[in-house]
Formats: sequence, structure tokens, C-alpha cells
Amino acid sequence: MLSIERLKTFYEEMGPRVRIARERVGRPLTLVEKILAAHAVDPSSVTLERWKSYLSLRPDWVAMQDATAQMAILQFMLAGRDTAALPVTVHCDHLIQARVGAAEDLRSALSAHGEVYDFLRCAAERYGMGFWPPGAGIIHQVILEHYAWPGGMLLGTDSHTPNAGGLGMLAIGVGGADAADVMAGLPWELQCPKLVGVRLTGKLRGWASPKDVILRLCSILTTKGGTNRIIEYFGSGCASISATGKATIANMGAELGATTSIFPFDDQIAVYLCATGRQAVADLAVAHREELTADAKVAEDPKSYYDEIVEIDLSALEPQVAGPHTPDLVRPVSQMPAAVSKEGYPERLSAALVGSCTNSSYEDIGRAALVASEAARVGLKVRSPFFITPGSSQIYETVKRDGQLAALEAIGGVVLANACGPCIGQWKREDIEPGQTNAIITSFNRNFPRRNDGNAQTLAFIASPEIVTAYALAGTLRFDPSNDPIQVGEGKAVRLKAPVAPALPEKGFATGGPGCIEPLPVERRRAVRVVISPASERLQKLEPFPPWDGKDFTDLLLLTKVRGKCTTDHISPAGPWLRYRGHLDRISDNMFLGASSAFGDRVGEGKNWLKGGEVGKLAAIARHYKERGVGWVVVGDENYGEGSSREHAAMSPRYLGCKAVIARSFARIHETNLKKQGILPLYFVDPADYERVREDDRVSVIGLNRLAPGQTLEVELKHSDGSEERFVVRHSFNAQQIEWFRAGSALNAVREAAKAQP
Ligand code: MIC
Ligand code: SF4
Repeated sequence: MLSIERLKTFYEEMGPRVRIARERVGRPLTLVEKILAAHAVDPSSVTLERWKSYLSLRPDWVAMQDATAQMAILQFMLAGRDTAALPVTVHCDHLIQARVGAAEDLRSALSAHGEVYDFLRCAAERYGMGFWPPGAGIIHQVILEHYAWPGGMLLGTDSHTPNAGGLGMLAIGVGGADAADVMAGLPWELQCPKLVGVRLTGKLRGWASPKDVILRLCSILTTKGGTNRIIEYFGSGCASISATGKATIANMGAELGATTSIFPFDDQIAVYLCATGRQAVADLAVAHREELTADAKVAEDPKSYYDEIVEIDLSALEPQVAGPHTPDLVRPVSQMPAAVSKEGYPERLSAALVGSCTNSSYEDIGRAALVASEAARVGLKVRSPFFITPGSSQIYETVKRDGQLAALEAIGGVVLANACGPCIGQWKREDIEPGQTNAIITSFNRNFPRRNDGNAQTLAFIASPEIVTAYALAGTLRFDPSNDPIQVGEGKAVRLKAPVAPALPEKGFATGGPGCIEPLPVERRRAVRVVISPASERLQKLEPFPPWDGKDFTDLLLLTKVRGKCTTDHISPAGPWLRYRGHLDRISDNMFLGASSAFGDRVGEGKNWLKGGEVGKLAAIARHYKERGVGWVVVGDENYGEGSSREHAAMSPRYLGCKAVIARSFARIHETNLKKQGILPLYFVDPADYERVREDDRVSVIGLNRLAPGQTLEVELKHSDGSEERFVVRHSFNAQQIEWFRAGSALNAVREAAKAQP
């Protein structure tokens, strides 16, 4: 945590900075704008023109998880600095595979990923970062429990970093290259986002929970609705939701593509800070309450200050279920039985899983456990396999002490390690065959095909932990937990009661389990050597990408044109590939494995035009083009690159020779990742031009010498029948980002700038 002295200074400076910005823009400010002003390099020059001005910001903290930290640190090492320029923590949570249960899975992870953990720990020591070892918990839960504070600004190399918005922190998910730049001392740039105001009124009742608030919002705004927008919650309903409940809502704003989501500071947040040992932070926040909420005029007339307003009446909210395949296909739970019949979803549930960074708080596990105890009283046990991943060792120790774990185990639940596990495909299932159609329900946040178990035929549904537990007991999707009774035995049935669990442990949080290994004192850091074996298959030193040669891109091949959803899970799948997150060459073999071609129903495959159209894996084709020195492009559909922050989805294409991605639209983090690695993300000005691109086209991008902010470029297609056509594309590069492109990557540009300094 930041020292209390530094926090005090931060809060003391926040008021004057906010006043300067308010005077400069000449109107009241929203909460987001206040926090941006508090972190602006120069608050007197911020213009806060949404979707126009760029903000240069100084975040307070960087957090990285093990699967993205490897590449971020490898890039940071290229910058040649001694110490990270701001507080940084590394969290080992993604690599642990769920197989049999917490203790054994953790042991296996330590031996399977020892080399990576050693590298991360050693780099953390060398560069002055805090290190959270495997088993300590999921990054976002740990941040919430130990570091997040109202009004602060956090960058995390993970798309669910906005979780800390539940405590009123402006917490943003970024690619590793962004983190590397900030750790190297550069400010972080953000185009001033639009603001969506979500007014919550009323109070949640019955089975409805915070998860249902965000699922409802997903259905309203869809997975594209949050792009380049920040969601600011306001209204009387906020105060009724616990801090961890707020975090659930802020966390899943990532599924809307939102830059982040945030709640105003209130008593619930103060209580949480105290319960997690941060009374002094709570006191400071209470003293600065005014800065930590929107100006009063904004609340009086929100329409004038937010670009869009969504109203949600908590009292009228029903529990919801999302899925399959996308988090914005949402139905009230009461419609599930009918949906199963209508859509032909498998009725039987092959697994139910509670956990993930979204829903693994004390309150979440508590609610699931209440459902379990009630069921146990009438002799019910789960009818489908049931797994629980606590969010952190603190939660694990506390729910073990307070009996919730025993209640979940008593109905047949299996407790997994405090980690991401099945949420990121680290789940070794032996109960189904690959390719077997089946349905699962989870309290996670993402449900793209293949995500949890690598099987595209697994239909994943999402709901709150208590609803997931109820489904585990019923064993079938044809069930409405809020109304339908469950058969107990011959002719006997019970209707489960809606659980009401305490948000925080009455006896305080238990301690124990692994905690943070603090940074070494400065004088001892230099002696630490970060070694990467050239023979390693897990880690590979990076070579800078070549700079742009100053010429237009001509006669590129089309590697693939994807139709429909193409998330980062489609471009660079995780699961077994997490192994190679520190080895660019190895991981690039997974490139586009999940991408659906617009030509026929091929997934992950395409035609090699240097071999007469021979069908093969896209990664192998790209390697062949690279060997032959031929560049290629990808054509994408809407919201290309939605989902994760993993920059491998940009680095692998760059490494294998991709020059440009032309899409109908992009997700924010991925678009930046492409720019940072030196690839051109281009938008069809007329989305219908997407249809013009044919499988065997030669594609040229024209006008690169004139590349300037706001200027369009042209794309020329040479079809195999000898005809040609052209269309206009636009881009969102600003002047500085154009330098990244010219230098070959953002990191090259940073190094050039450093060299140019006397
Ligand atoms: C995810 O939920 O998709 C991940 C795994 O946490 C990713 C990060 C990664 O791919 O390592 C994310 O959300 O950014
Ligand atoms: Fe981990 Fe899943 Fe959260 Fe990503 S969404 S950080 S994989 S728990």
C-alpha cells in the first residue's frame, strides 16, 4: 500500500488540482473527471473534450498478473532502467491449473511453472516490485483487499483491473507495453473517454444480486456499448450495495468494452477499508469525500454531464443468466426453462463453478454457502460437479474459519486453489470428451467458446454465485431457482430461500496463507541478476521489431478475413498456451486458432497463397509468408479484439509479419496493443467495404507517407480475376502514436528518444 504520508499528500493535492481543472473547463465535474484531473501531468492544460483531447496521466500504481507480466517485464527490461518508476506488484494467479483440489494443484503449479515464477520473483526483486506468490489470490481481489483506494489511479495488465472501481479507484486494464512504458517513467496517454452515467435506484431484493445489475447492463449496452467510455455509477441505489458487490459490477464493465467503471465513495467503501485493516485510508477518504464524488450540480442534472444515461431500478431487478458464448445474451432466470426448450440447450449441467475475480468475495462465498446449508438440511447434494475458487488466501482462511467452506463441501463442492483456474481454461476436465456438447454454469465474467475447458462445444452460462449453487443442486438448466422447487426424494420437493449473507466477517478477516514479498532495499537490488536461459521454452528475450521502411505496404496477402466475433481468446487462446506467455516464438503457434473465416466454415485455418491455396493452420501459413518475406493483413468484423488485455494477440501477428488489421471496429485495449507493436489498425470508413475483400486478394495500403492524425488512407485490392478496387480507411493514431508506427513499435520509439537525449 502507498504509505499513509504519500496518500495524505495525494488527497491534499487533489482538491486544488480539481479546482484548477474545473476553472479551466468552466463547468462542474463528474467523479471520473476529478480523478483524471488529479492525475493529469498538468491539470491547468486539461480540456476534457470527450473523444477529442488526449490526456497525459501519471498513474499511482501498476499491477500485473503472471500471464501478462512476463511479456511486460521482458519489454521493460529493454528500456534499460534500474527501478520501476512507480509502485508495482506482480500477482501469480493465472498459471495454476485446476485438477483435483487446492493443495495438490498448487504443488503441481509450483513444479510446472517454477521457471516462470523464479523469473518473475527475480525480476520483481531486481526492479523493486512487490511479489505475490502462487496461492495468494487473484490479482483483482488482492488489489481490492490491500491496495485500492478511492480517488487513486491504477493500471493493470489485465482487462478486469476495473474491479478496483468498486472502491472508487480509477482502475484501467492495459497491455504490457503500456505498463512497461509507465514503469519506465513515461506518462500514460488516454483519449478523453465519453461518460455513461448509470443511475441506480431502489434496493436489491430476493435472489437479485450485484451480478444481476451488471448482467442487466450487458444486455442493455452489449459488448460494444462501452468502447472508449467510462461508466460512472450514481444515484441512491449505490449506497445499498457492499464494496465487494460494487467491485463485481465494476469488474464486468470489461465485458462492455468500457475503459473502466467507477462508484462514488460512500460508507460501504469506508467500512470495507476498515475491515481490511485500512482505517487510516478510510479516515482520509471521509475527510475528502467531496473530491471523491461528482459535483452536486452533476447529480442534479446528470443529462448535461454524461453522454448517455442508463436507469436501473434495483428493486425491480430479477436474477439473470447470460450465455451461451457471449456475456450480453442475457435472460431473467425465470425464462431459462423456456429458453432451454426453444434453443435446444443441453438440459443437464455438466458442471457448476463459483469463483473468479468477479465473484469470489466473502459475501459471494457466503451467499453460495447459505444456499448450500439450506439444501444440506433437507439432505440435498449437488447433482452436477461443483467447484469453488476463493478469490484470495484471506478469503479462503476466513471462509474456512467461519464454516462457509464446510457448508459448500458438505453438498459435494470441491474447493480449488485461490486462483483463476477454470475461468481461464486452466481446468483439466476428464468428464467429457473433446467435442462433446455440454452445458456449464459459472459465476465468472466471460463465456466465449473454448474459454473454460478448450472445448468449443461447451456452452457456458453465467450467473451469480448463489444462482450457480442452486443450479448445481438442481443439476439441470431447465430450472428457475427463484420459483421452482427441487425434488428431494420420492414426492418431496423444497423451494430454496433467497440467501442474505453478511458483506464482511463479523470476527474480522482471518490471516495466514501466502502474502506479499516486499521489494528489496535499493542498495541490494543491483546485485540481483535476471537470468533467461537461451534453451528455455518458457521465456525468450525479445528482439526489437524492425522499423517501418518508409514505403507503402504493397501486394500483401490476406491471411484471414474473420466473420463475427473475434475476441482475443480467438486470436491468442489461453488455457494450455498460457505456458508460452513469456516465449513469443512458441506462443505464436496459437495465432488465430479460434478465428472463424468469412469464407466457408473454417476455424483457425486458411489458404496458403504461396502454395496454391493449400489449406493449413493460420500460424503455419503466416510463418511461411514470413520466411518468404511477404507481409500480410487481417480483415476483421465489429469490435475486433474484444476481451482480454493480452498483447500476445498483437505481438504474435507482428512477429509473424502482419502489417495491418482492417476492421469494422476495434476494442480499445487491443487497438492500442496493435499500435504499440507497430501494426496499423484501420477502420473501414464504409463498413460495407468489408464485403469487397476476397480470399485471394493482394492488398495494398496507400498513403503511409502522409500518415497524420485524422487523415484517411486508401486500400487497394487486386483481385485474382485481374480487376482492382479501392476504398477509404481511417485510423485513430495521434502524432505520438505515429512515431510508434515509424519506429516499428512504441518501445523502439521510447528507446530512440532516450538515445537522443544528451
Ligand atoms: C482474461 O480474463 O481473459 C485474462 C486471462 O485475465 C486476461 C489476461 C490474459 O490474457 O492474461 C485479461 O482479462 O486481460
Ligand atoms: Fe483471472 Fe478470470 Fe479474472 Fe481473468 S477474468 S483475472 S482469468 S479470474
